[in-house]
Amino acid sequence: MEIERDKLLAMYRTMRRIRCFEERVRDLSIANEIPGFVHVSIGEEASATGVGAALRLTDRITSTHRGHGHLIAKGGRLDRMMAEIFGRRGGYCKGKGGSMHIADFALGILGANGIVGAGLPIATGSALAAVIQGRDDVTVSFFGDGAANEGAFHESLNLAAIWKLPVVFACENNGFGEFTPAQTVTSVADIAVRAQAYGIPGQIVDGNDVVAVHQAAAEAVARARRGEGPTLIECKTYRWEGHVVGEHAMIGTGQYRERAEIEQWRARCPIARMEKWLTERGLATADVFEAVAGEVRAEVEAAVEFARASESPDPKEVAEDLFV
Ligand SMILES: Cc1ncc(C[n+]2csc(CCOP(=O)(O)OP(=O)(O)O)c2C)c(N)n1
Repeated sequence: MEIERDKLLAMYRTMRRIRCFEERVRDLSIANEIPGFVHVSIGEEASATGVGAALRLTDRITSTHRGHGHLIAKGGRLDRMMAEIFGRRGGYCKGKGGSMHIADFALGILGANGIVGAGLPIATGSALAAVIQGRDDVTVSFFGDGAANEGAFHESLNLAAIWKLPVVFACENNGFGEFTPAQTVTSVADIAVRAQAYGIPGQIVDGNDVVAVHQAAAEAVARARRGEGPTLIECKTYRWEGHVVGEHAMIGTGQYRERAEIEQWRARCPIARMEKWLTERGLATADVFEAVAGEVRAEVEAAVEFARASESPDPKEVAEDLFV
């Protein structure tokens, strides 16, 4: 499948936006300007971006505790996301949700989620709703390798398979669930093979190759839209940062992985890789990359200023805006 230059450059920009946003969030968290825990996906930008670029506005996603990239790739506004992470009124949930609860139904973002695996049945239900309502929208569920060991994963794949629901299960296998290497707790080396048990296609993709991810996602989304049912895509990737920002203060450094392993994966940076890919094909040059980086930096700084200028919610509002 040939991808147009504009789309390729848009994907490059999205990866840059995610990287820049999350580096800023990480640094602000370390500087104690952000309350609560934040989980960044630095190094994993290609999976969110490649999948997100296969979706249209009315398609939907469910996300995870490590969701900033998914939300940005689905069109989330950086200023409202940053304000939410700051716990301020200008945020997506009026500052009452934080990083792990950002949602924007108008953009098809059904929510980040602090409960591991919880997005899978929500996505399955969203896909069922689309069928019942006669919409040809597709829902994508992003989840990690850890979530693939939850009952919710197996129930969702089974139900989506028997009802041929328009849902794509996008597993980001970054090799760890918190501080536990995936191979010590997962019965198979490749999560994609679990698709066979439910009679649906399962595909392994190099999760640091945004073009490969996009091609696989576009096929799976098209298949779902045609009414042919779900697909499981496993993106093999790696998280460069800790499970949570500041983990070294909690558990010490180098407790569960070697620095050399991190360095090996940093050398496979999805952004640098795409720059090389675009350059080799004569589709972009270094000045384009620099311009994008500068624009994105300015956008992220504006988001930080927006968040800082936004006031905190009133404690009296704590029980408002709830589904009861
Ligand atoms: C149901 C549930 N169990 C445990 C936790 C604690 N927890 C938070 S993140 C995490 C690891 C999840 O690993 P994975 O799904 O691979 O995602 P990753 O963090 O690697 O992106 C765990 C166990 C939780 N939030 N929810």
